[in-house]
Amino acid sequence: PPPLHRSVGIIGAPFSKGQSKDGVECAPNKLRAAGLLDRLQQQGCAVKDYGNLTFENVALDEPVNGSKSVRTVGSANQRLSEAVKAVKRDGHTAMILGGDHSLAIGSIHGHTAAVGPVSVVWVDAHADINTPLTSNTGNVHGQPMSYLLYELQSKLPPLPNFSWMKPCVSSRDLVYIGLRDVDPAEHYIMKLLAVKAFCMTQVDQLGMARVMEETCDYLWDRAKKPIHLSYDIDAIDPSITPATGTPAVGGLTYREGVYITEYLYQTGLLSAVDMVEVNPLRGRTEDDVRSTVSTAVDLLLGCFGRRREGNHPPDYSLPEP
Ligand code: Z70
Ligand code: MN
Ligand code: MN
Ligand code: MN
Repeated sequence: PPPLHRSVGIIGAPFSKGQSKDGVECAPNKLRAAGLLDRLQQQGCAVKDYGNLTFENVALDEPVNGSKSVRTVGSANQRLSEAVKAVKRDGHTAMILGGDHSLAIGSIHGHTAAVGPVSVVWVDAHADINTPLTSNTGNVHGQPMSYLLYELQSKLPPLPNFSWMKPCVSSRDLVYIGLRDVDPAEHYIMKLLAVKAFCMTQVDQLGMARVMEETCDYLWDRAKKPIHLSYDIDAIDPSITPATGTPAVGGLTYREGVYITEYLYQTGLLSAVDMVEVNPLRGRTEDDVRSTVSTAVDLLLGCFGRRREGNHPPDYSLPEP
């Protein structure tokens, strides 16, 4: 049985330069304001909030091979990598509140620097595996996996402010869930490296229960490693989580999204979780934003032991009359 108690170390990572829309940098505080910390404590977690990181805006950050704000993104990720490493060395499960998905570079790098090889479960409408040379948009949030994979190193041009980082994930230790908006070059890369992916077609075919069983069977075939869950809120259908930069129709239901978190929690191997791409400035209405933020909170609570059957503290005792 998984450990009942968890200690969580929260890092706010208000990154936004991996894409072009304002607002994602507001998400860490919105998630806290929605009661994230209180509710984690209520479900028995020891919580330490490390606060929000601050990042320098590198001046004259001209595009490199078409990719935008590379220097700013590089130095911000270096800072995040150190912060995640410290949280892991303090013995916590790390919770990284984004920010855009370019932060996965520093988050996963810092995680592996502290604990060694990890399994990555990437829940997203998008594969985020473009290299700077295949990207059509120049947005680094569409590229983080290519920076992290050993197998793609020979395909990356040198990038300013990225010399601190070395690839740290094997393509065999990566599983995608929820894909439905994959660029041709990304699709080619995934086939070339034989990356395991449960796109929405497989979710429809198998159902989420089998997707999660097969995800863990696949990852555990060689060894059980700590799991890094990188959760892009745009994996969930935009009818539920519309406040995000790149909504993609045909996504996961709320229940499928939560099931992923419940399932990974009960493995006892969840070691770090990113929650990214919540953009409080993107919804059309207040309710759009509320529903997006509260779904993100529920997903995070699921990662730390919340069960839909109900929870109670281990020391609960019935009041005597
Ligand atoms: C596209 C790109 C992306 C999130 C969009 C989109 C990537 N493949 N990721 N929204 N979260 O720009 O490379
Ligand atoms: Mn993403
Ligand atoms: Mn996405
Ligand atoms: Mn897209």
